[in-house]
Amino acid sequence: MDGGGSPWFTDNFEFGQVKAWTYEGQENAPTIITDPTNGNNKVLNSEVARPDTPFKSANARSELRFDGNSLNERYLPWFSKVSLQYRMYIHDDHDFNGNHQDIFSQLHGPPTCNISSPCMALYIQHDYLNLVCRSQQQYHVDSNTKNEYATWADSTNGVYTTNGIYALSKGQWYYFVIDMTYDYRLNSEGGAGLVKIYVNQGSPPNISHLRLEHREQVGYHEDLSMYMKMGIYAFPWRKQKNIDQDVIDGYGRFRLLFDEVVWDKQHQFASQ
Ligand SMILES: [Ca+2]
Repeated sequence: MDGGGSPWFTDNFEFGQVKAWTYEGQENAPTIITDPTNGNNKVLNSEVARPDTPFKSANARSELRFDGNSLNERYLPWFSKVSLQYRMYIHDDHDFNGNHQDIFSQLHGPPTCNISSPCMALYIQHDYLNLVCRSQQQYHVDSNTKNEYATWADSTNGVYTTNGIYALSKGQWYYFVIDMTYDYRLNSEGGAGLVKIYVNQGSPPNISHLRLEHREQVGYHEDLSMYMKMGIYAFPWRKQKNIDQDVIDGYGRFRLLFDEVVWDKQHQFASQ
């Protein structure tokens, strides 16, 4: 542990409400339920869709959001360490079939950032954990339209995606630690971008449970703080985009539980 100071944000969902969060999902707002593995514990239930229910959105959402801008440290330095910790349970109802990517944890650009994709997202595809990271070096202004647009960093178009980090099973609590260093610069140009993912089944990970280490640029060139989201965001699940409603065709239910969320302004593990 680096030690010192309090985390920016914590929630163990014991109070039966989610008022600590700044935004609650719309169509499928997460609920608080009793932990299926411990009758004395409350957890967050993120759940989307009964297979026979029509839906309006092209994407499936059941998520909460906490804005970094609501922190006292509104202007989070963009060369800074952060850590996101929580545990997640894959409910028996969750569908591992199909090729959907079920994002469940995001650190996102600030609301003013002209980028619609998170700079860090973890997702489940089939029964594997995966990571996608994005970085962006700067805005440009179109000389004709005067619109700002983002330029992705050059190395791999600024996008890094894994192909299966860790196998997951239903009916288990997985404990996560994601230690990151935001830095939109290429590491070869002096950047210190870093994502380390520790996962362990059944108890909090220690440093030996490192499942992925990615040392490269991550984050956007933007002076405002990012926001953090927990819960399901799956895309796209609707097969026809130009109609108002469609049933979920070929996909089953998405259902994940969360507990003990901590967003900290320092790495959990010191030796990095
Ligand atoms: Ca709890």
